[in-house]
Amino acid sequence: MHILRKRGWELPEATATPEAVFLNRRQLLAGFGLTAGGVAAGAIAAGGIAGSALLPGGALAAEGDPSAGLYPVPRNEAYTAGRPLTPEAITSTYNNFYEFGSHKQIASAAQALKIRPWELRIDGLCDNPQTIAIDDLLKKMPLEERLYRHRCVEAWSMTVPWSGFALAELVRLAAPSSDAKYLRMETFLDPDVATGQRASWYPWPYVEGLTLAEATNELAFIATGVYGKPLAKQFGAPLRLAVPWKYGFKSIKSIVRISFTDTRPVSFWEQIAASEYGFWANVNPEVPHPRWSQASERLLATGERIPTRLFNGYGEQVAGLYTGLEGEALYM
Ligand SMILES: Nc1nc2c(c(=O)[nH]1)N[C@H]1C(S)=C(S)[C@@H](COP(=O)(O)O)O[C@H]1N2
Ligand SMILES: [Mo]
Repeated sequence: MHILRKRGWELPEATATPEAVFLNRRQLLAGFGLTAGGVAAGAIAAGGIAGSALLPGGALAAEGDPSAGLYPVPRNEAYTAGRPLTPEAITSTYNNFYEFGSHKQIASAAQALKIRPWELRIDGLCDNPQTIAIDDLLKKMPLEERLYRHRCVEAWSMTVPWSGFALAELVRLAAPSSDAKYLRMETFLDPDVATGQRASWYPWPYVEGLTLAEATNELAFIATGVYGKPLAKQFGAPLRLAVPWKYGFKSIKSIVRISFTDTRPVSFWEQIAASEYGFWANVNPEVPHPRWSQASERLLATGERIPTRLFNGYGEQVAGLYTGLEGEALYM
């Protein structure tokens, strides 16, 4: 079969949630006299409310994820990716999530993850330490959609419409104290559910870290949804980091704890191989991985190889974070 493919810049970013869908849904909700929180948006977006169940309170329940009614969220047009979105069928079946196996086909194993109840613990050097249930957090945060490029250290890349909120909003909620310099983030630990965590040679739980300056950069994003729906489990539901100027392993999944600290956290991959995966892990085509080149990357959707860009093309937003740090291993 011959498929005619347009070049990336000729294609509209059409498969993400357009603003119009969001607005139409708002009007629809107003017509029903319902609020956004109580309605199954997925069902409405799919063309009607017939498929959703009426709860005792009269609200419509989404099948599965109780946060489904929050999506889709309005797109922030400041974050467009400049290349076509990768189809959901591809990104949701090719994942790195070592908790469920050290290969890419973990999607069905990841469905064992229980995402309710789910609590996020915020602690360490901050004025408002707290443990907050995911649905309470979602109500507090200004949700928006952003189209981000994602570059894995293994030299493949994708383009995804994340929904979620700026990590800076969560930092604000925590109110870090003046001695806080880093955020340390941690994934759940449950070897009963996550069979990969029974592999004792890995330093579970998965840990990642950012400087406070990186975490409050406008690009640092907490994804709670993707493709106009709550995050599917294999993407790292219900809370996952997206720091698109860094290699993908920095974007930690299924976060249960964020600690403010004055000590640089040692990440999961750094513990395993510090000579290959460092703390900074900023994308740079000119700094090869010890075992392969980082000069180009393979687009998951088409297999096309494209040149990799410094900071994955986000230098305008983030290059300033690294002035004065030239002595650090910024690109591994
Ligand atoms: N907890 C956890 N987070 C993780 C990983 C993981 O194995 N465990 N893999 C990382 C890597 S290497 C990448 S490339 C991305 C992959 O995200 P995706 O599966 O949504 O594409 O998740 C990152 N976050
Ligand atoms: Mo990755």
